[in-house]
Amino acid sequence: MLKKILVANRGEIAVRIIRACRELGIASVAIYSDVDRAALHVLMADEAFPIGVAAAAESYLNIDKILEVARHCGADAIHPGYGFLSENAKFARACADTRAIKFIGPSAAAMEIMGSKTRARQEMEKAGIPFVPGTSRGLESLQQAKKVAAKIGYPVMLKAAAGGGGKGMRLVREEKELQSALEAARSEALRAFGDGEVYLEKAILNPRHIEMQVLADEHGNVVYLGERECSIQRRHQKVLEEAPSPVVDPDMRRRMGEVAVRVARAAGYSNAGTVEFLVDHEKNFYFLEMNTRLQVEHPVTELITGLDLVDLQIRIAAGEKLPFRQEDVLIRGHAIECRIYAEDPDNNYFPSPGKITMLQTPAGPGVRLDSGVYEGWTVPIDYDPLLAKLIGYGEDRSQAISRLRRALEELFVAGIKTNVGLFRRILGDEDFQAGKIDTGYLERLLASRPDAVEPDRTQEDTANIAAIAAAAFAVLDSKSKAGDGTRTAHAEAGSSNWTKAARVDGLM
Ligand code: MV4
Repeated sequence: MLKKILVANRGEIAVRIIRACRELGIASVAIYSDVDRAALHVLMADEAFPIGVAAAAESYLNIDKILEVARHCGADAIHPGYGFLSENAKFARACADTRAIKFIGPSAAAMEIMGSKTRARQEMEKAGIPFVPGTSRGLESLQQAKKVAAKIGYPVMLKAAAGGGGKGMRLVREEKELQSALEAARSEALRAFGDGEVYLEKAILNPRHIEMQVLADEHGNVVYLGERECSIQRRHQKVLEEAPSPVVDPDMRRRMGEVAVRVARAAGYSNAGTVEFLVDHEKNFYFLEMNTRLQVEHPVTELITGLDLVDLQIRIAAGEKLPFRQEDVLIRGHAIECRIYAEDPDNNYFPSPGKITMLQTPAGPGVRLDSGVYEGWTVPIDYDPLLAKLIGYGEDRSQAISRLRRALEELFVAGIKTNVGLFRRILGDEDFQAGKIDTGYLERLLASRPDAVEPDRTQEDTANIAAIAAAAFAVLDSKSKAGDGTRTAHAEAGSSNWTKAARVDGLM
């Protein structure tokens, strides 16, 4: 088994990986930038090393520095989490080249295949995988683009080969738009990725985005673990994910799962991966791309399968065989994840970092919170503002929704703005409750009643409970310690809290 894992990430995912290490009896090593020296992942790891200034290019993306720390502390593996270096084939290769440090993820070769959308489409074409109709090579001229577009039929989508996440993507509704769209897509791709290769696909209007989790060991065993419905997103940022998808029945799940396994095999894939599909209104599904990392939304799959994906990633990297077969994978219940961001809903959901002055976290039946923050922590502006993921689980979708709505009422964050109100709105929405969602859902919801905000009374109640609890604690604390009623640091949190708390003085 591995002995010491360096976690090349920060925030909630670093904490998640450290937890898995602890359960496996593996030592964990955190790395941190200047602004993260008191971050939760640093406090939780067995060891922690500074790696540079806040700018990610100098710290969490600094391959040489990270490998130097790994060698220095004697780590025998690196877990990259998601984002940062997680899909960087050069990093995976640099780890492999050390012969002493195992990259917890697929081979560099598999990452390279999926890193180029045209290369991936060529490989999938060879393997007979159903993908969105279009070209599998870069476009050479406007002339050629016109010919292909006419053949597949408008509307078409221009995409960057090096892309992903919507960059360099252009919807083209008719031939006369093609020239300017091609030029725009090319220059955007060149600027964003240093590679202007662009290809064409048939456009699928208002598709669902459904992805299939796969797991492959290094002995040729590959299984699928069910799908996640990820259609609720905004500007290519996922906001809420659930498993299973409300539109996927057992037969469709098996067909999608078997395609996903073939995709993984065709790429020589090992470890955890996700095969993304676009699903049209007739429930036809098409391979879109494969993400060669553990994903943010992995907990919903963990909850409906009862598996620990990070534990399995580590075991696979250590050379173990998958401990179960496809027929052993059973899906039970329903899970929904809310990505809690430090964002300002009144300023177009712009990042809103700062100090968390008060934090009340939910718990209870069917509630999981994967958090990277604590009360008193200052969220830096330098990275993705994801604070935590709140996941609700139930026997069915309706129970998962009820529990999540209850948990959102228990959650109280003060000091910074968050997108929590958005989840109250989504979870209370009729269409969401009916499972009527596609990739256009959230924009439509936000446009429908732009200033209609869910009543915040529950949040106000939670604030009162938080203030009362803090006040009660402060009083009890001062009585036991000082005996003279001297107010402690807790009591100084805010005099308005004391005003609110005055009515429960009878309790003490
Ligand atoms: C598409 C599409 C429609 N037709 N491709 C957006 C991100 C990139 N990874 C793929 N994307 C899309 N590709 C064809 N041929 C619509 C999207 C799309 C989308 C996909 C997944 C999740 C959200 C999305 C939001 C808008 C557009």
